[in-house]
Amino acid sequence: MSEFARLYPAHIQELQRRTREALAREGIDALVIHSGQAKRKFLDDNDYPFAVNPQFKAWLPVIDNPNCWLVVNGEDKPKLIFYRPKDFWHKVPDEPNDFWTSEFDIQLLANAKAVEKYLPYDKAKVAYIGEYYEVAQALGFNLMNPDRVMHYLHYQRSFKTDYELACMREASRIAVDGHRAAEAAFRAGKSEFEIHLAYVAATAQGENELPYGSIVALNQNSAILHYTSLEKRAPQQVRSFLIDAGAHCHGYAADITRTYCADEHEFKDMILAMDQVTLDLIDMLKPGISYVDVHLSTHQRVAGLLNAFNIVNLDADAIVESGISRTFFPHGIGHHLGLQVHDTGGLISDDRGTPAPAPADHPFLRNTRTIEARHVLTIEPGLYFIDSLLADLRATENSKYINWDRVDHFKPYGGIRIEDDVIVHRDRNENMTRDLGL
Ligand SMILES: [Mn+2]
Repeated sequence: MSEFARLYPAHIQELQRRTREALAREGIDALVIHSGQAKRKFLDDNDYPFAVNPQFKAWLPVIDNPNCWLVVNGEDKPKLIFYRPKDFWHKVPDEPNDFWTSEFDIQLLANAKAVEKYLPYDKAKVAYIGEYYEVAQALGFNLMNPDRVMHYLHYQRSFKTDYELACMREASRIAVDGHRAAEAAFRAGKSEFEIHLAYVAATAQGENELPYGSIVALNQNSAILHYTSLEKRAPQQVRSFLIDAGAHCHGYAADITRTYCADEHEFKDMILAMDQVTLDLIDMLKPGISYVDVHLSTHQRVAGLLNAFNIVNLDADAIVESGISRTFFPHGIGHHLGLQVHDTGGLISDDRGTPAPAPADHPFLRNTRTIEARHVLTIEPGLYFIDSLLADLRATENSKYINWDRVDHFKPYGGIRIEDDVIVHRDRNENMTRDLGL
């Protein structure tokens, strides 16, 4: 029996427990969870790539089939209405027969429009969970994605079951294979596009399957935080390489970043120093610690590097105090990871959805929660030389503290980010990325 098969029944039991709790709080009888439907491109007869409702794939590893439905009430065996059309244009999904199928009462649906007879007849106390409100209304639902149910499910989703942790370890393994192939392509002088192809080949996951668009950036492009352009030609002189790329297993994501230097420039020492910052920050993670404190500590450490590499003529405290560290590290330290690469529930402080927004000075932080066991978090400190932010800094009083010749010295190398995926256990951390030797 595979590990997934062994762990899956307990995963379903936990989802059943959460469903009972969510229904009791809302005073309703059942949830009907829609996998989604195909989305047609404007004035076209082609569809966008299908992206399944995350609340659907939380239950089962079916991530590529629209027009499926789950009926769950936390008590009865979950009912899966599985779409299997008669169609000679597209591949028809096989009848389900896998480690997960015995957990469901499965009914096959040949015609998407005929789903009504499989759904609960009286929908007064049944909530639709999905994206398509018109479809839900036409079917007779009044309750759609009720706030309290969604907050509860999103909050609880941060506590990963053993099955989910196994999926995420496997996603990490696949992604690490991709990262190794990408580094080799970079060392061989390939273009961004060619490196991307090497990554896709090594993971055997196409770009529409990967959990997010890979960031494959050479030289100064690595200072563009969400760079996804992929130049077809290698630059004349290759200096540095930043890759932020993931993979999935059964719909669960990995999210890993590495930065490399092609020559013996000081930038290489800066990468090594940042690598240590990543490891030190991961050591901070433990139940009871605020993730915000890990973010604030990152500023202190990045400021330490700005001082040590003689970029800013102030001590670390003053660099943070003056706001200068935000020019070089403008994003959050990380996020929850799971069914979505930026998993939900990071900005509420309890399962009733009490808002816990990011601090005003750090608006891009995606998680403010207190860390608990079974959280899976990324830690991804960075240091970048970003033209627009440096121009803003130059126009302020703080400009006088900056060694601009040192900025110019590093600028052709773009930036650094090192990102690992970590499971917080009650008594230790599990760094899934480093455990694979990356
Ligand atoms: Mn990330």
